[in-house]
Amino acid sequence: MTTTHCPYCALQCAMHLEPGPGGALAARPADFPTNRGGLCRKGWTSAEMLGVVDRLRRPLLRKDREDDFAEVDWDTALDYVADRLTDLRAAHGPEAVSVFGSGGLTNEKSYLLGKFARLALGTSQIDYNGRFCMSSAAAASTRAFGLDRGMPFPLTDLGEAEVVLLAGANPAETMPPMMAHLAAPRLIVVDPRCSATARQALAGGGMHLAPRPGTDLALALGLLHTARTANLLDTGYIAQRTTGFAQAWRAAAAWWPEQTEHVTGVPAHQVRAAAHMLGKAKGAYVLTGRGTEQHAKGTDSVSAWINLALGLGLPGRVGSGYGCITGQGNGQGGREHGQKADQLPGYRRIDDPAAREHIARVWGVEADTLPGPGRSAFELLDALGTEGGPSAMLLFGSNPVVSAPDAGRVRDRLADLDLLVVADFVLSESAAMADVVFPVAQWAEEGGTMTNLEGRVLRRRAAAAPPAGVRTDLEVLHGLATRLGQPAQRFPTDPDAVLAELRAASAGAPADYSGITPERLEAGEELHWPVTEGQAPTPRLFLDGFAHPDGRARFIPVQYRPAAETPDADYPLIATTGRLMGHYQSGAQTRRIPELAQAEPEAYLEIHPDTAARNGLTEGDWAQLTSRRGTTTARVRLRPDARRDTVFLPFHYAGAQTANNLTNPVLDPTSRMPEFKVSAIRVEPATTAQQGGHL
Ligand SMILES: Nc1nc2c(c(=O)[nH]1)N[C@H]1C(S)=C(S)[C@@H](COP(=O)(O)OP(=O)(O)OC[C@H]3O[C@@H](n4cnc5c(=O)[nH]c(N)nc54)[C@H](O)[C@@H]3O)O[C@H]1N2
Ligand SMILES: Nc1nc2c(c(=O)[nH]1)N[C@H]1C(S)=C(S)[C@@H](COP(=O)(O)OP(=O)(O)OC[C@H]3O[C@@H](n4cnc5c(=O)[nH]c(N)nc54)[C@H](O)[C@@H]3O)O[C@H]1N2
Ligand code: SF4
Ligand SMILES: [Mo]
Repeated sequence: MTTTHCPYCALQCAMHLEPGPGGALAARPADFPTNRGGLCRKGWTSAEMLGVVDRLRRPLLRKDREDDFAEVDWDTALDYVADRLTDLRAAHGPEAVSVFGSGGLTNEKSYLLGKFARLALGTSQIDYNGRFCMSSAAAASTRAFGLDRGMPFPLTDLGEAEVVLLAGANPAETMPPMMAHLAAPRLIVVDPRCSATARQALAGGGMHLAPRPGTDLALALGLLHTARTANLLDTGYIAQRTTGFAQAWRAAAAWWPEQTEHVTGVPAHQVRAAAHMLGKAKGAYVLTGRGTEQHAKGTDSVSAWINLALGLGLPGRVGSGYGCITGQGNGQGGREHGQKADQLPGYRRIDDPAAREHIARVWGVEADTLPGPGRSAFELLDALGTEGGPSAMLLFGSNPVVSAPDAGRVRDRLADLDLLVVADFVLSESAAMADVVFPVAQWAEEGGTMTNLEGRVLRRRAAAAPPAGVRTDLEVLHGLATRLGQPAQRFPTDPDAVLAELRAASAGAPADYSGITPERLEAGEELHWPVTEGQAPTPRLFLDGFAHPDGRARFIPVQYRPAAETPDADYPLIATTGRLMGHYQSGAQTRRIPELAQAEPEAYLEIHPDTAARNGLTEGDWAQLTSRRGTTTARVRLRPDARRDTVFLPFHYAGAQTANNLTNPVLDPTSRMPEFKVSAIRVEPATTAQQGGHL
């Protein structure tokens, strides 16, 4: 029996893996503070992915995109990719090649991928899918607190609180075992939909506030306004532990409850009741999820929530706080170790001369050879194959054909590349567009570390050897780097050797892992970063002061503005997107697991019965949705509790059911997060040819 953690989300539930009756590995829950012996349906079925029928076991290569793939041996595939990369670099310079990474990769892979881009390819053109995930919350936390660790406290603290406000998070579907920690507190759920989490809030004596998508910023300003006028603010805390309240207040001063109602649609009496519930609670937390973050003003929206938390005196104390619910398995660690366009390992900035010196020393190169900052994820995808943009991309751990905004445009850009190389376990929709596909090992076949949503570093353990013909991501990077002329020892294939280097690279940095050793991990120590050598870890940050030089948290004055698109005569409805319990992300993994695929076989559309009727639709019909970018199809589910102006779609489906055909790639100016949560659309019955069909 091997004890490890789930391959999917950032809760990183602990599980035991053991061969079942047929000899294949099966997962069952292990007791752990975050999951308390629970697993969701995806965790229970996760081991099936190891033996999925269309698992890739040999590298695939085609020299012409018109041709089918041929199975080739590893040397042929690696030589081919290295030669093509060398030629493209010689012809167009190092910026012609690009890398796209993932918050699903281990810390070791994230670190080595960034090093590979900067040293072996010498390119600045690397970013990753975390830009589409929690980047707005990360930016807002950094400017408020001086440091971003999604939850700067252990998850188990939540259970002690009286009230927890969840802004745009639906953990009842996205992290079901987390709900055990939210059973005692009363919940205030802010979600345009009456989600499973909102229903739980109502059942437990809490509240559901249903703002129009894209108006959270106004709602948070309205709650701050109400808290102040009701004398609920912690003025002593504001004076001693923060700066900037006066300016932030000026931005909130106009948001009395009736004005808030006018913009958000949340009744004024609910705004007042929620402010009182939160402000009077003995222990309270404000948590944000993607619903409030994935907007072109996501960073400012999160700042507005943090301002509310600061006004109430919550952050940096035991028993209360602000946190972002990070999503991907290694969404926290993946944002720290150098696969971001603007970053070097340890959360160092790539434009900081001291950071460059430190990393260059660890890597054994001169600092001036390190490239500068590159393009953010969507900007990178959108530049592919264009004049001045990269003509090659190496893709590790993401499926942007399904998950990127304005997916039709992204498909066109990928198609225009001279060289697309994908490492995956299966032929994902993005891998299917590639020139070369490397078949890689899965989570239960390799070691490494993951950092969960509370900043705790965990050990991923191998329970089986990879199938014959399959290599690890670290081996792929090693194979390419050495062919590109790098010394072999610079790209180790042993995860512990990479961790040793990552420890040195992160020493003294904001995300300091220098004290995180395999021995301490094996001993089960609770290693919340920063962890320096010989020092105790840091489960709760900011108790003695925030990470700004003056030790104070900063209120950020933020102004409300509408979403980039608002409904009009041609596109009269708002579409928002998100998740359902049984599928994960682009669905490349979960759509292949029979039990999950049968339970949720096709995209659906949650719509109010009146809105459906006005558009000629009823329960079970196939609907066609159209935005300024494209169209998608989904089966109608009538929801009498839905807002009449808003429909909801899960984004886990491919082909003609790709919700991202609709989405707006307008970007947040700070985080470069696209506006996944608001697109103006129209809806109509699908023609027979469109019904659930594939493009
Ligand atoms: N089952 C499942 N679980 C997952 C994942 C998965 O794909 N499937 N992915 C993991 C990852 S990477 C992530 S990032 C997390 C995401 O976890 P969540 O943040 O919980 O997921 P979402 O469903 O994207 O968004 C949450 C809610 O935001 C609401 N929403 C939409 N627009 C708005 C708005 O304008 N304002 C507000 N306040 N709410 C809005 C949606 O109705 C939805 O219920 O889940 C993780 N867990
Ligand atoms: N409309 C809309 N779009 C969204 C969102 C939304 O809410 N609405 N949410 C966004 C968010 S929060 C996220 S995080 C993204 C996620 O979307 P994606 O970045 O597409 O994430 P996954 O579907 O997890 O893609 C992972 C791919 O990598 C493979 N893979 C998994 N682990 C590994 C590994 O260790 N190594 C390698 N080489 N491959 C691996 C899987 O098989 C799969 O094909 O989607 C974003 N897109
Ligand atoms: S909640 Fe997340 S980590 Fe836990 S079993 Fe489900 S997918 Fe896995
Ligand atoms: Mo995510």
